[in-house]
Amino acid sequence: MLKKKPAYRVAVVGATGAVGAEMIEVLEERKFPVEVLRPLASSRSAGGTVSFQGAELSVKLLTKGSFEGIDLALFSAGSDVSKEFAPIAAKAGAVVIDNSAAWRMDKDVPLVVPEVNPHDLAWHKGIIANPNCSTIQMVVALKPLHDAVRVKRIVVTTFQSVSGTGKEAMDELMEECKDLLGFKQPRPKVYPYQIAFNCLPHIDEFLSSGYTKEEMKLVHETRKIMGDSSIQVTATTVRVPIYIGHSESVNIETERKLSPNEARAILSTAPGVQVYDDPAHAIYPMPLDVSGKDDVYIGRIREDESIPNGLNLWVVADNLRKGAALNAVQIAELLVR
Ligand code: 25A
Ligand code: L14
Repeated sequence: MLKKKPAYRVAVVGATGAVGAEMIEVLEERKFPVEVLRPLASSRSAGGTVSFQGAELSVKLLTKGSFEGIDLALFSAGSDVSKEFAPIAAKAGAVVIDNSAAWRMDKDVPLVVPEVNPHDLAWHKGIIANPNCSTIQMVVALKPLHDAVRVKRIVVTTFQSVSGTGKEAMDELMEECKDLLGFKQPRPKVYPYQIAFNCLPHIDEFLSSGYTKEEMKLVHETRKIMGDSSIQVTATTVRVPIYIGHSESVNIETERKLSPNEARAILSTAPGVQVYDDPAHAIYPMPLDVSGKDDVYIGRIREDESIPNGLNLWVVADNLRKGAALNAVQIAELLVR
């Protein structure tokens, strides 16, 4: 854990990015005991400022010496930065909570969602990994059902917003919309194809198997977080022209039968979950409503009538908050408790 102190010296690496900015906001909003906040980024934004608790803090260039005196370092600057600098921060005495894919499957690094496996924090060795955004919202929804009836198999299709890729991708969607409304041809840079008014079944790199890395994160990270290597998972991840909020169609096969009403009852008392499910009144979660919210929203709970023990769910969460920054800060809160 972290040594008990009245307040902590916190570094945010990637402080000017989509997730880093949200981390700073969430630290402030949840009144995390911060003695000093040190925003770090690349040379592109070093020298700029970020605001925290009413003060303008200057963004410093990330260097090997950045972690002197730091208790806690939140990383969200991509895998390459995390691979190089997380061990340096840990060696300097900081506990690292890393939002990239760099350390998630390392056997010495716990991969933690506070509602699901807080106990795994006990064995960290200086680096703790924050899971992939799509995995986080799925396991928050499925853990209570797994505890009740054991989930044997998951078939998931995601509808992921562009903020998952970062700020440049959010700008690209806006520029493409403007171009198209002005009858101009969009010129995609971040994504391989136009994302405005389109969807791309392609997130992260393709592997020789035909799956993408993003799809395989859902397979491997789910098993690690749930602590059950027997869960079968297959995924299709799709980028959709939405700014914030990932949606998922989740089909599960369970060992014992669970009716939709039983599932609703279990989920309505589950931590971090809101059930938003009233088809008669067209109530179901949508990214536009869930953006800016902390919980994982679940609707469209219904029986999969094609198998004996099957259930379908629609799961939506703010990918920058529960999918990234909020989950990281919740881990930090557990460390200082
Ligand atoms: O490798 P991964 O794990 O797959 O992650 C890849 C990227 O995904 C985002 C994050 O992008 C990350 O860089 N990300 C990671 N996990 C995520 C998650 N769970 C996630 N997104 C959602 N959910 P991002 O754009 O949100 O944040 C980038 C931040 O990282 C800083 N950074 C990058 N390289 C760095 C570095 N910091 C230190 N050292 C490095 N080597 C980056 O700072 C940003 O804070 P910046 O200074 O590079 O960019 C700040 C401004 O500059 C603009 N900009 C970005 N790229 C360019 C650029 N301007 C010109 N040319 C560019 N190529 C940005 O608009 C920003 O305003
Ligand atoms: O956390 O949406 O592994 O492009 C990397 C790519 C998060 C989402 C991760 C995206 C991701 C992301």
